[in-house]
Amino acid sequence: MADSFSYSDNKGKGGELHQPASDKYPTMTTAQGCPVSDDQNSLKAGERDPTLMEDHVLREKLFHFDHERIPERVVHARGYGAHGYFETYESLSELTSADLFQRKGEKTPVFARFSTVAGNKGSADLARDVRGFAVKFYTKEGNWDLVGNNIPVFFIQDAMKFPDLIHAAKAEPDRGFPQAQTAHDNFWDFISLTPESMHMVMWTMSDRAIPRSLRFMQGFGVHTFKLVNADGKQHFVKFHWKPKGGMQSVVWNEALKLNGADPDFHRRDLWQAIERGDYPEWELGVQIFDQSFAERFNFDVFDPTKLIPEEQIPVKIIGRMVLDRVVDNFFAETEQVAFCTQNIVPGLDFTPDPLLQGRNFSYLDTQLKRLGGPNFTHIPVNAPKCPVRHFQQDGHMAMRNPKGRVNYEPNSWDGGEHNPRACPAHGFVSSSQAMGDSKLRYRSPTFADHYSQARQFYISQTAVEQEHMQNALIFELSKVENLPIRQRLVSHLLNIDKTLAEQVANGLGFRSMPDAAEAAMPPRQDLPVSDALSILKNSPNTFSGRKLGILVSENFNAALLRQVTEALKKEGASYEIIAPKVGGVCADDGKHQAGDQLVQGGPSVLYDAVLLLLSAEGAQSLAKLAEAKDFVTDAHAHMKFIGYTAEAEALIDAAGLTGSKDDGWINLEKVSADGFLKTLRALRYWKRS
Ligand code: HDE
Repeated sequence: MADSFSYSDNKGKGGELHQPASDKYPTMTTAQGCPVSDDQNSLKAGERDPTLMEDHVLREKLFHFDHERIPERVVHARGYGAHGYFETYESLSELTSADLFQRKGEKTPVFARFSTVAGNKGSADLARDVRGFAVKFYTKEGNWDLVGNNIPVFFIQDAMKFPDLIHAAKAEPDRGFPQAQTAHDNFWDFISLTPESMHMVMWTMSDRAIPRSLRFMQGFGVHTFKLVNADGKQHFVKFHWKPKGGMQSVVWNEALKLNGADPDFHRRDLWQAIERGDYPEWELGVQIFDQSFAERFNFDVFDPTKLIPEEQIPVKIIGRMVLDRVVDNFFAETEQVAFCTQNIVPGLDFTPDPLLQGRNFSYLDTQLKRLGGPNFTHIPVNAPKCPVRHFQQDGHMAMRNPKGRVNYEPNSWDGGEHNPRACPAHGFVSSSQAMGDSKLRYRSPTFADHYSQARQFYISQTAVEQEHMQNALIFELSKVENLPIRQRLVSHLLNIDKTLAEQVANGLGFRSMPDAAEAAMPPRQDLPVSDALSILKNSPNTFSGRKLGILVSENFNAALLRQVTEALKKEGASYEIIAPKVGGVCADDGKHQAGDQLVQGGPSVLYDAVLLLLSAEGAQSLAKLAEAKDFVTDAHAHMKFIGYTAEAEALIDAAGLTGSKDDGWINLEKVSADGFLKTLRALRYWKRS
C-alpha cells in the first residue's frame, strides 16, 4: 500500500536524485505516520506558483525543525557523554548501605558526561576552563548522580554567589564576548574581589584546565558527603576519580592551535577511543573520615574551597568505571541527560556544605526549564533502571502514568504493583544532623582562610608546572584592560607566593608592586608539599592510549613504518598517517599507503609525538610547504618527542632546527622502534622548555 504513494508520480521533476522506497529503503512517513510521497518538493498552486497552506507535510517538517533546539545548559553547555559501567571491587557494607557498594564484582550501568563550564554549546574543547565530570549511576535503588569537576575545590563557598560568578565568567553582557574564556575584565574583577576563589584560581591557571584528553583527567565530587551504614553509623567521604591512563595536559600554545585545528578534539578523542575498543577507565576512590578528624583538620570540611591532602587521608580505591559505548544519538542522550545533585540513594547523604545545599535546589529547577516539564525522568537516558512506583501523574510529555483506579495515598484498594507504600525499613532516611537554633545569613569564621591551600597547591608543583601557572596568569591578566584589576589580583598572589606575585607583576610590566591584600586570616606558610597535587610528579610512564603522528612522503621507508606500528600496537597506542595528499603515497616497497590526514589538515598539535618518515626527495618537497615546516617547529616548541631519519634533514633544516636537535629528537637509524616507544612513555621532553 505504501508504495502506491511512492515517488514515481514526481519522477524527474526538477531533475533531482531521489531514492524511491523499496525493500532496501522503507517508506518515509510524517510524525503522524502518514506515508510521504515526496519530501523534497512543497505543494504549489502551479508549476511556478506559491506554496499552499494545505501542505501538511511541509508544515510539519518546518514546525518540527523550528523547535529542534532546547535551551542549552546555563553552565557546562558544551559536553560529551558515553555509556559504561561501574564495577565494585569489594563490599563496603561496613561503611554504607548503598546497594551498588554491597557486592564485590557488582556492575552498575553508568552514563558519564564531561564538559567545559563557560563556553556555549558550540565553543571549542581546549578552552582554559574547569571540566565537568558528571556520572549517573543507574543503581538498583535509584539513580545516584555524582556531579563533579576535574578540580577538587570550587571558586565560592556559598550558592548565593554562583549567578555572580557565572555572569562574570561568561561573555560580557553588552558586547557578547569573549566566548569560552576567562581572560577578560569582568572575570578577574569578580575574582580579585573574592579572596575565597584564590585556591581554585591556582588550579584553573594550572595545566589541569587544559587536559590532553577527557580520558586523562581526574574527577572529584568536591563536597564532603556522608556514607551511612545499615546501623545508621555515619562517616564523611570525599569522592575521587583516578584515570587508569594517567594524567596528561597540553601546553597553552598547543591549546590555542588545537582550538583552530580541531575544535572537537576532546569529543573526537573520546569517541575514537571507545570505537577502537580502548575503553576509557577511571578508578573510584574515597577519602573516609569521621567527626574527630573533621575537628582536628586545619580547615572546615564543609568548605568547598578546601581539599583534604591525600597524604593526610589516603584515597581508598573502591571500584572502577569503564566507558564502553558511545551514544546512539547525541541529542537524545548527551544533550537530554539531566544530572541532579539531589539524586541520591539510601546509604549516602548530604552535608551542610552551603554550596551543595544550593545545588540541590538548582539542578532540579534547571531541568524543568531545559527539558520542558516535570517528566524528564521518562526520557530513556534519565529513566532509572529499577522499578519506579509512585502516584505522580500527567504533565507535559507524560510517557508513564499510574495504571488502574488508584492514584492517591492513603487508599484502601488492594495492594499490588500499582499500589505502592512508603517503606521505613528500606526507604531513604536522612541522617541525623545537629542544627542551629536561629535563622541567620552568615559565613562561618571556619571558612576564613583563603590563601593557605592556594599556596600549598603552588608549592607542590614542579618548576615546569609553576612556570605554566605564571604564564597563564600573565596571559589572562594581559587581556584585562583595567590596571587596578590586575593590581588587585597580584595583591592576592602576594599572600600565596611572593616569587609567583613578582614574576606575574614582572610579566605584566608593573612599575611598582602593590601591597599584599588584606587577609581575613593570616596565610599559613607551614602546609607541606603534597605530591599528589602535581600532574608531572605522577606521570603515567606509558604511551598507551596516546597517538603518534607519522608524516610520510612518496617513497618512504615501509619497513620502518611496519616496525614502528607494531611497537605502537604492543604499547596500546594509535597513530595517524599525515601525507602530502590524503589519498596517500607510494612507499619504497612499491605499496600504496593511504593517508589519514592531509599535511595542511593534520598539524602536529593533534599528536602526542611525531615521526618524520620521509624520503630525501619527499623532505625536499615538503620543505617548501609552510604547514610541513609548522608541523616540525610546533612539535619542537611543544616539547614533543620527534622521531626522524637522515632523509628528513631537508625539512628539519627548512624549519630552522638542524642545530637544535636535543635528546628529545630520536634518530630511528640508531634506536629501535621498541626503544623509540620506550622514550615516548615520558610523553614530553620537558628539558627543552
Ligand atoms: Fe553546577 N550546574 N552548579 N557545579 N554543574 C549545572 O545544571 C550550579 C557546581 C556541574 O553534564 C547546571 O543541568 C550551582 C560545582 C557539572 O549535565 C545548573 C552551583 C560543581 C554540571 C548548575 C554549582 C558543579 C553542572 C546547568 C553552586 C562541581 C554539568 C545545567 C551552588 C562539584 C552536568 C544543569 C551535565 C551543571 C548549578 C556549582 C558541577 C544550573 C547553583 C561546585 C559537572 O543547575
